[in-house]
Amino acid sequence: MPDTSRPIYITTPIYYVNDRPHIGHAYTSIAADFLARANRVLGRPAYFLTGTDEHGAKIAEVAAAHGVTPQVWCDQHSSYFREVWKRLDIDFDRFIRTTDDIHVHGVSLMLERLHKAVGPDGQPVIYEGEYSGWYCLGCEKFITEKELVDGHCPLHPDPPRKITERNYFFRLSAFLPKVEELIASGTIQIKPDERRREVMGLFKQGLEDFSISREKVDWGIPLPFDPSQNAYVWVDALPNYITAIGYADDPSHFERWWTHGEVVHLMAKDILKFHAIYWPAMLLALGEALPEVLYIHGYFTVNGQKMSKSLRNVIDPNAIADQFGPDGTRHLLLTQFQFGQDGDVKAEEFIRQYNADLANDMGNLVSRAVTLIERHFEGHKPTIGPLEPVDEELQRDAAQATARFEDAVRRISPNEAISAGLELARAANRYMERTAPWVLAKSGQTERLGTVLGTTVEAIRIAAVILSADIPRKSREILRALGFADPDQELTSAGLHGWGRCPGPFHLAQGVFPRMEKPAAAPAPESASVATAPENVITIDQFFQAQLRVARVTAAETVPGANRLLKLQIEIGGEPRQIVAGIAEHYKPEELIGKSIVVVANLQPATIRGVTSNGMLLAASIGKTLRLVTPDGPIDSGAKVG
Ligand code: ME8
Repeated sequence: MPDTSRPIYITTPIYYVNDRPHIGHAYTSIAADFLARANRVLGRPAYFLTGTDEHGAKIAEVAAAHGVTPQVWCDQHSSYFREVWKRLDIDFDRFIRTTDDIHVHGVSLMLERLHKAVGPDGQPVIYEGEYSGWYCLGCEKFITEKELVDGHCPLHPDPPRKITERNYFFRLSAFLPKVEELIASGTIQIKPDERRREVMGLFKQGLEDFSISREKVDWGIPLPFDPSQNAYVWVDALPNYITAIGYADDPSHFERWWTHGEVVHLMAKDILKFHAIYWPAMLLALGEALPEVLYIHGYFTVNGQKMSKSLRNVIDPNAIADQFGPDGTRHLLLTQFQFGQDGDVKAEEFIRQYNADLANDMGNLVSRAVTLIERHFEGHKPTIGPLEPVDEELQRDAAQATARFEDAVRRISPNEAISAGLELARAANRYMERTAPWVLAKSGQTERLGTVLGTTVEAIRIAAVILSADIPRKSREILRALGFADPDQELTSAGLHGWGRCPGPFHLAQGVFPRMEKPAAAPAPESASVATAPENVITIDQFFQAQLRVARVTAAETVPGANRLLKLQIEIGGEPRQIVAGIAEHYKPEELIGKSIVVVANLQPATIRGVTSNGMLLAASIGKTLRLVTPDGPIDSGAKVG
């Protein structure tokens, strides 16, 4: 078992400020925030760094094209990143900008040290030379002849430029055998394994020394040993991971997180080579510790295409947050694909998934349990009495969910960690169906009711602690509904493992995750137009979103002042409900009592003529005739229809 007292240092790439943040950037940042929060729940000290990459020709050109100085451009665009991270509750410990004084100072110091360093071959690490090649501004790198496709960079539309310059070079060749060995032996872990194999393949193809400076790019950090040249943007960017934590100004902070911590760099495959080869080689030359894990998460496409401005399919995380809120956005992005696997974003699936995971599995569970405690125990903590096997089973489910969560966090698998929490919520829902506390309440079995509700809220509490890294705001809201005045104090290993901890009083002012009914909001400017299915055609999954159940009518009466409406009391597998139906012209109230009908059980409650309706019955109509849909033969109420 890894040592949970050992600090973990989690980083995202620093993002280019040539444009605004999109959901690809948001994905990495949410994942890093998730890992920092989840590790803290396990009791592990975590430090989370993100930031913006602001120097280089690409930024200088976009600023010039907009008639502003690079600094003005960077200030503005860096703030777009900070603002959306704040909105999504991305709680970084530090936001580094490569234009920060401390970074500029740290890079100068690093360059000076590299300039003095001698490699394992006894040669100086830095040497002067001339370079001529095809430079892609989009990638901010030289493209080899082999990489060119019809004379173009495979990733960017603008043609590469021929550049011939006198530069300083980093003697990568001297470090390659060591870097290869470190990766092969797993000292530097590259995950998933497919990406490690990709890097191992790069060593076989052969890698050249790289230039560390640019002669003609003004917007950058001057080389301390030759100020006529500026540092190459990647040589400026990679050391952000050390300058941000005290490389140049706070040795003890630096040692705590870099030298002694477990360093985990998150990114997508686009920048793997820089992180897996150049960066470890630079660190070896400097004699510094190496990162332990490079986790290469999946790359998003939208409707099968790379997100790009020209295709107008760039999805702004703000547009998702407008509709689903910060927690919904985090959850939907984090659970899009298995961490580490590429995939196509299915924005048209967002509403369905939000409703299934958050509104139904978690939201309904919380409101059912808390409402029953408010109603039958005046919101006080119910006493858990003698346990029955069904109660013990839920307690075991909770312990298993905790173990799965801990294991998934250690393996850097956010999806699995989240499904552990959601599965516990589903188990608690099943438990409520099986134990039917509403029936216990009706029949006055108060002691058993206390045990059932007390057990349910414990499972909810643990699910909320597990999901707190995914839905931090809503998890806290749920814990407050269970009586925790300071929910943060429950987000600990004790909270995760304990039982019987909900203090009460229990109170829920409003639903935690209101269901989403409307179609996806119109895409924000620049965001994707989302493909939808043809009208009137639904998928089987969409059909099963409606929970159709057999119900028994226990009472019926007219609604005063509404000729067409009847108010029905029904019972679905022991759960009492009230619904309002527009069938008064077709049925007399007394005809309905005792009838089995079919209802949509998971419809959002509505108020019709001042009467609450919690479900909808099904009826068939031909012309003006309307007949109820009923099961063919006797069947217990509560039976599923589908
Ligand atoms: O490369 N899917 O910055 P960048 C998933 N400044 N993740 C994506 C993505 C997508 N479609 N698009 C971007 C740079 N990302 C350099 C990094 S680090 C020392 C310097 C995420 O703005 C993913 O993390 O192009 C990817 O690696 C990163 O943004 C690239 O951001």
